[in-house]
Amino acid sequence: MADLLRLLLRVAEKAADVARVCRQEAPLFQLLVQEKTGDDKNKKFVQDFKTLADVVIQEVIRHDVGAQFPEMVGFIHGEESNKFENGLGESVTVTVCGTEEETATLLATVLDGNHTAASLLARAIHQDPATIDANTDGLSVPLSPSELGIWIDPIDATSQYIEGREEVLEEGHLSPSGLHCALVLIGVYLRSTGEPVMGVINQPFNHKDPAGGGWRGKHFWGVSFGNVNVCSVSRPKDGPAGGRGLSAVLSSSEKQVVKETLTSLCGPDKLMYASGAGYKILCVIQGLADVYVLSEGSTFKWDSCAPHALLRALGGGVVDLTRSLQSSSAAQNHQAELTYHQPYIEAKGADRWANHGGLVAYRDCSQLCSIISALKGKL
Ligand code: 2IP
Ligand code: CA
Repeated sequence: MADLLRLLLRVAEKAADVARVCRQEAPLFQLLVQEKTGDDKNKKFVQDFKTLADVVIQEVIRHDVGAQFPEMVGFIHGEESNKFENGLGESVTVTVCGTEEETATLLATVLDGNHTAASLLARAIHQDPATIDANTDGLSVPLSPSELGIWIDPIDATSQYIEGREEVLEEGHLSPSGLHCALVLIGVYLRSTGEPVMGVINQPFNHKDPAGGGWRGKHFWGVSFGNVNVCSVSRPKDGPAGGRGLSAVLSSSEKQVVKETLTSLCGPDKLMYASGAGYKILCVIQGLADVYVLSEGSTFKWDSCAPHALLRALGGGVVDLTRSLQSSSAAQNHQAELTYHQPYIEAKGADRWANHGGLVAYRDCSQLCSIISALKGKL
């Protein structure tokens, strides 16, 4: 497991490099922010370049993990499909090839012959990322790769990534929107039970290098299985448990009834809004908010798996809101923890992997109970 963790930290850093390159290199940036204006452009790209950037990042992760852990091939899932149709109506499968040149040639076929953009992307894909320092010494978990599966969200909060507003983050404060909300999320779950056991989060745009060297990232990780619970973030000091003093983060598009109920429970100053499902769970991990409540089924397994593992390592978790509201006792809330191994068979396509019942992400069980009691009968 320590080997897998080190590899995931490395590939997440490579993914962050690709995400940064797409914003830093002009030929790629132009493609990233281009608006689909008329029929001509729509004909050229069946999918947007931003989707290609997502797919490329996902394939880098899938390729590198599959190369070191062949037992995991077939169990590495992501948000995107790697099939593209180019301007000539040909179907192209985007993969990472053996050499940088081969990858550039393949990417040029989906980039409508834009060799400059294809070469820049291929270079970032094949470059070794900076070494990630993570104190994983002594980490030993009795699990083998053949028991595990992976969920990848190559870039969560894509809209913030494209919009690209730069914020200076203030220690201990939640900043609602901007480039820092864009995250690379890699979650590992147990194939047999679906419980999240390891998570790596890379925030490619954490701060600007003071010496002018562009954006610098930050990474977070956690492992939770049996009695091993290790997280790179230390457990924040909790305020008074439950009720007033409790702070919550929501999506700005959250239902009015949830906003009103939580305003009464937490007080108006303790209710915050932020972009990105992954970023909101990261806020709970970091103690910038106590809970993240979402009443809609608008997140997916790839959004929650990685940060869920970190929360578990800190003694918290992520539950299905609908199921928690139906349960009669606090003890049953635990049975509503989200799992990652089974699709929702009544749905189709990506919706099969949605967190249909909404969710609550929390660090402290008593705070989860306060939220569930307050929302009972309201939804
Ligand atoms: C999105 C992204 C959105 C979020 C949505 C996710 O993933 O995190 O920001 O909505 O649930 O699925 P909101 O910000 O309102 O919480 P992606 O950007 O990868 O599509
Ligand atoms: Ca996402």
